[in-house]
Amino acid sequence: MKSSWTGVALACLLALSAPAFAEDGYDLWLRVPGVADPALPVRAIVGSEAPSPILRSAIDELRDGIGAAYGAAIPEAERIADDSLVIGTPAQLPAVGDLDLPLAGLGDEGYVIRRAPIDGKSAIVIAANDDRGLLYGAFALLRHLRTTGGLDGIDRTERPAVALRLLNHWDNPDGHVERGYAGRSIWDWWRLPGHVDPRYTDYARANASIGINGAVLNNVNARADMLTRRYIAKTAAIADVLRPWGMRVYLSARFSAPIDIGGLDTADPLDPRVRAWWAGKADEIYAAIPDFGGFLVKANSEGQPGPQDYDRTHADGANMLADALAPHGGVVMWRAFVYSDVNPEDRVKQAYSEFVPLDGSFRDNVLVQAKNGPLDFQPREPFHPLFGAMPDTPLMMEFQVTQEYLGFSTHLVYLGALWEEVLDADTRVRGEGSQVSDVIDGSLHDYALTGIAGVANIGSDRDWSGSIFGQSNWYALGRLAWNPDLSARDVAKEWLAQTFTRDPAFVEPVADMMMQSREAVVNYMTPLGLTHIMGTGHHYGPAPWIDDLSRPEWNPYYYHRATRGAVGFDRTARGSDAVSQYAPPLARAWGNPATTEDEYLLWFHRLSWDYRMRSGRTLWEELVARYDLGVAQVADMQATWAALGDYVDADRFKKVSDYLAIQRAEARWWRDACIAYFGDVSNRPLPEGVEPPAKSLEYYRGLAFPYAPGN
Ligand code: BDP
Repeated sequence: MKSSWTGVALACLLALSAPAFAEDGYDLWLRVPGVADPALPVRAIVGSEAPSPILRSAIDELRDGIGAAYGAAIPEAERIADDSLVIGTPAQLPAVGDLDLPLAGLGDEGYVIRRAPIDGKSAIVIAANDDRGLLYGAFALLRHLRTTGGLDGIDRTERPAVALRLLNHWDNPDGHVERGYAGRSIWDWWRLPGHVDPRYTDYARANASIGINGAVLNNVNARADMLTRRYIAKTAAIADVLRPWGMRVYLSARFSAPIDIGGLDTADPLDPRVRAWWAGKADEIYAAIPDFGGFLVKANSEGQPGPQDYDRTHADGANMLADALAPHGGVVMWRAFVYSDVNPEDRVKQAYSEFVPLDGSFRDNVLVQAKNGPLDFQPREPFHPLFGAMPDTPLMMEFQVTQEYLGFSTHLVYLGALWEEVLDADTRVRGEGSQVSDVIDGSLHDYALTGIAGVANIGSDRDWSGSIFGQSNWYALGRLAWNPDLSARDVAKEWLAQTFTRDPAFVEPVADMMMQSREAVVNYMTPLGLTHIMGTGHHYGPAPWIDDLSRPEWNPYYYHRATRGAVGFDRTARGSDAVSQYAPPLARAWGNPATTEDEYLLWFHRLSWDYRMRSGRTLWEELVARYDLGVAQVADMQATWAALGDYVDADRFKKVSDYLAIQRAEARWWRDACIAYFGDVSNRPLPEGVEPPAKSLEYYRGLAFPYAPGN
C-alpha cells in the first residue's frame, strides 16, 4: 500500500523549524497544525483494500494530516490493531457494520465518527453509507484536530442539511472574472484539456474540506462557446480532477445557444427543433462527463436572451432544459434575478411578481435560484420575499462571496455575519419560526431538491481570494451550506484556528473583529437602509449623486430619492407596496416606520430629515453618526489587528495590515462623500462637533476609476 513517509517527515521538519518560506496564503485553512498532547492517538489507518478514488482522497488526507500534526508516519494497515483509525462503509468493512452505527438517514454524504472498540481493539471509526460521506468524515476529523489540537470529543453524527452546495464562478472563457478581485480565472481554458493545472486539485481539496460538492465553471452572462464540443472536452478534464473530491461540474447555459452555435433560427423553448437540439447537447455532455451536474441559467435579465423573447414563460424555458437533462439525472438552476428595462414596477418587486404565479409549474429537476435579498447583493437588504412564497418550487439560495458591493478584496468584511442574518430571518409564512434556512433546507415546504450557491471570490492570486480574510468567506459558505444553523461566529473561530493559531488570545478578539466588520461596512457605505449608492459599472466607491443613466433603476438616485425635505424609498402601501410581498406580520411591521428596525428604515420608508429616531437624534443626525461609527469601527479593527503581530507570520500580518489601512481610508472616503452629498441635498449643516468632509462634494463627484477590476 502507498505510504508517503518522506513527505510526512519533510512536512514535520518544516513545521518544527521557523517559517523560512513566504506565507502567501496558498495553504488556506489546510495548514499543518501542532497538537496539544503529543501522544499519538492513531497508529495505523485501516480502510478498504481497493479504495475508490474518493476514498483514496480521504485516506491520503487522514494519513498526511494526522501524520504531520503528530510528526509521525501513519501507515496503512489491513488488520485492526489498537489505536487504529478505521474508515469504511459497512459494505466495505464488516467490522464497521457490526458496530450498528446510526447510518440510516445519513444519505450518501453523512457520516458517523466514533471512538469504539472493535474486536477488543481501541479504534476511531469513520463510517458512512458512501465514499463521499467517508471523505467528509475524514475532513471533519482533521478539522477537529486542527481546531482543538487533539481527538478528544471527536464523536459526531452529521449529514448536510442542503444537497447542492455550490460555487458559481463568474469566469469568462478569456480568463476575465466578472466581479473578480483575485486576479484572473483559475480555469486555463486555452491550455485545457492538454494541460491540467495541478492547482485544480488543490481547489477541489479545499472545497471538499468544507463540504462544497459542485462548481458552475463559467459566468452566468454565458458564452454559448462553452457548450461546443471543444469546450465540453475542456470541462470534462476539469470534471476528472474534481470527481475524486466529491465535486461535480455544472455549466451556465446561454439560452440562445441553439442559434449561436446550433445553426437554428430560433431558441423558442416550445419549438421541437430547439428541444431536440438541447436534448442532443445534453447527450453529448453526458457522454463526456457522466456525472455532469446540470445548467445554471440567467435568462431575460440584464440583456440575456430567454424564453420571454418568444412570449414564453420562465417555466417554459426551465422545463425545456430540464427535460433535456432529466434522462441523465441533471438539474436546472434557473435564476430569479430578473428585472426589466420596460417594467416601471419597483425593481425589488419584480422577481416575486414574475415567479410566484409560476409556483408549481416547474419540472421536478428545476430549482429557482434567488439572491439573498430582492435587490442585488448589497451590504444589507431584507431577505428576498420569494423565500416562503413558493411552497411548490424548490428555491435555492444565491450568496455572493466575491465582494462586488462590499469594497472588493481589500475590505475585510466577514460575510458569515451577513449570511447568518439572512438564514435566521423569520419569514413568518407559517407562523413564528419559519426561517429562511427552513425554506432553503427544504424542511418548511418539503422540497425534494435543496441548494445554496455562492458567487466565488477565487482567482489566480496566490492566496486564491485576493486577501487572507477573503478566504474566510469561501470557508463560511461551505460550512453554512452544510449546516445553515451553525453560528457565524463559531465558523469564524474555526477558520481562524486553522488559518492562524488556536490561541484564544488571538482567536477571540479577531472573531469579534470579523463579526463587527459586516456592521462596519454597512455603516460606512449604506447605513439605515440606504442601498445601491456605489459608482456606476465598477461599483467601487460612493456615488449617491448619479441620476442620469438611461435606465432609472441603474441610478443610485432611484434608491434614495433624496430631496431637501425627505429621503428614502416608500415601499409601504402608499408607495410601491413592496411590503405586501412579505407575510402579513412583517408587512404590517415594515409598513410603519415606528415598527421598522433602523437597519431597514430608508429601504421601506421615505422620511423627513427631521424624523425622530429611536436614539432621540433626527434622521440627518443619525445618518451622520452612523457614517462616523463605520469609520471608527474600521479604526478599531485596525487597532485590534495591530496588537496581534506576535501571533501571525510577518507576511500575512503585513498584508492584512496594509489592506486595513486601505479600508480605513476608503471608509473615510465613503463617509465624507456621502455626508457631503446628503448634507448638500438636504441643506442641513453638520451636527455640532462632527468633522467636515476632507474635500468638496465636487471633488468626490469628479473621481473616476477607469481600471477598477472585475468590471
Ligand atoms: C450584478 C452584477 C453583474 C451580474 C449580475 C447577476 O453587477 O455583473 O451579472 O449581478 O447576478 O450585481 O446576474
